Amino acid sequence: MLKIAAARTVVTSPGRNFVTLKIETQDGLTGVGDATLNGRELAVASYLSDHVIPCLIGRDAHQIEDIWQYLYKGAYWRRGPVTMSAIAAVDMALWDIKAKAAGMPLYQLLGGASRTGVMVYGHANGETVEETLAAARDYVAQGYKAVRLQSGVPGLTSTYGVSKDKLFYEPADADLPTENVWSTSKYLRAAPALFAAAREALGWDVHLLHDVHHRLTPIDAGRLGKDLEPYRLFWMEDATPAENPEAFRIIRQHTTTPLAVGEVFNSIWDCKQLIEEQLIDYIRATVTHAGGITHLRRIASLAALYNVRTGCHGATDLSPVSMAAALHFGLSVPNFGIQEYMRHTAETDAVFPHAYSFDDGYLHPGEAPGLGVDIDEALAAKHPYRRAYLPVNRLEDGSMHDW
Ligand code: GCO
Ligand code: MG
Repeated sequence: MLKIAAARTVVTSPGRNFVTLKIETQDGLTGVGDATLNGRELAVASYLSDHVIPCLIGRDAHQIEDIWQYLYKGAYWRRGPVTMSAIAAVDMALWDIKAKAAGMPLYQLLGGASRTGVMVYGHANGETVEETLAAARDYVAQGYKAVRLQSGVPGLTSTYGVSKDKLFYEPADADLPTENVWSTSKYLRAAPALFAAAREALGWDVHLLHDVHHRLTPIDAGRLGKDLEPYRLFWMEDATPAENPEAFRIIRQHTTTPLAVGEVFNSIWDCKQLIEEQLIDYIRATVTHAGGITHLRRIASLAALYNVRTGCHGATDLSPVSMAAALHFGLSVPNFGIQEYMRHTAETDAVFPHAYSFDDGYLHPGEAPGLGVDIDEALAAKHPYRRAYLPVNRLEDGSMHDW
C-alpha cells in the first residue's frame, strides 16, 4: 500500500493562471495533476481543497481506478467541467506516483510506445493573410509537420485565435471579459481565401488545420467545410456549439472535410453519439477537462472502434503537467491522431520543469520516471493568482453569440 499522507492545491500565475494538485505518499513519493479551468480556476481549487482532498487522505495511491470511481460515482452530482477537472487532477497525480514507484516513464505503464513521437500542430496566426502565412512558414522552418491557421477577418476588429504576440497566444487577457464582435458572413468569405493562399504559399506537404471555435450554425458549417475541400484540411475544428451532437449529422451530409470536436467535453457521454454515429474524425477531449488519463483512455478505446482518432486540446491554459500527461497518453494510445501544442512562456516553463521536448515536428515525453514534470512551489508562490477572463462575443447588432 502506498498511503496518501497529504495533498494540496497550488494556484499560481506565471503569465497566466494554473491550478495544480500535488499528492504526497507516506513514504515521500509525490505526484502532480493539472486542474486548470480557464476563467473559473478558483472553483476547481476549492472543489479539490474543500471536497476532494479530505477524502483522499489515508487511501492507497495505487488504487487509481477505485479512487476515480469513488470521486465520480461518490459525488452523486456527476460530470461538468469543475468536477471532472478535479477528478482529472487526482488521476494524473496518481498515475505520476504509480509510474515513479515503478521507476518508469508513464507511457511504459500505458502499454509502451506505439510510435517514435507525438506529432503536434502549431498555432499560426496574424491580422492579415500575409502575417498568418509568415507565421506558418516559421513553424514549418522549425520542423512542424502540421500548422493550424487563424487569421483576422476583414471588417472585424478582433477574432478568436489572433494575438499580438505571435509566439504565445493567450485569450484570457482581461480582469473582466473583453467584448469581441462577430459576423458569420464576413468570416465565411475570409476563411476559404486564407486556405487558398496557404496552399499556394506553403504547398501540400504540410498538414493544415483550422478552428471555427463553436461559432457557426450546422448549415453554415456544412458550407464552410465544402468551401475548404479543395485545400484538403487535416481537420475543421469545433464547427458548431458542441453541446448539440445532432448538428454534426447536417455538417457531415454536406462535406468531406474531416471534423474534430471535444475540447469542452468532460466525459465519454459527451463523445458517445458523435463517435458511435461516426459524425467526427478526431476527438479533442483532454486529460485535464475529461477526467484524467483513466477516462481519456476509455474515450479513446470507444473511438478506436469507429476509426476516430485522438487530437487532444493543448492550448496554453492546459499546464505543462497536462501536456506531459497528454504526451504519455499520445505516445501509447493506438488510435493517436495529432496533439495540439501551444507553447508556454519561459515564465511558465520555469515554474513547471519538465522532461518533454520538441524535435522536428514531434514531442516526446522523455524518460524521467512518472509524468516527468514537477511544480517549483517556491517560484510558483512568487506569481500570485490574477483574475483573468476569456472574451465574450456579440453579433454586430449587439446580440450575445458563442465566443
Ligand atoms: C484551442 C482552443 C483554445 C481555447 C482555450 C479556452 O483549440 O486551442 O480553442 O484556444 O479557446 O483553451 O480556454
Ligand atoms: Mg479549439
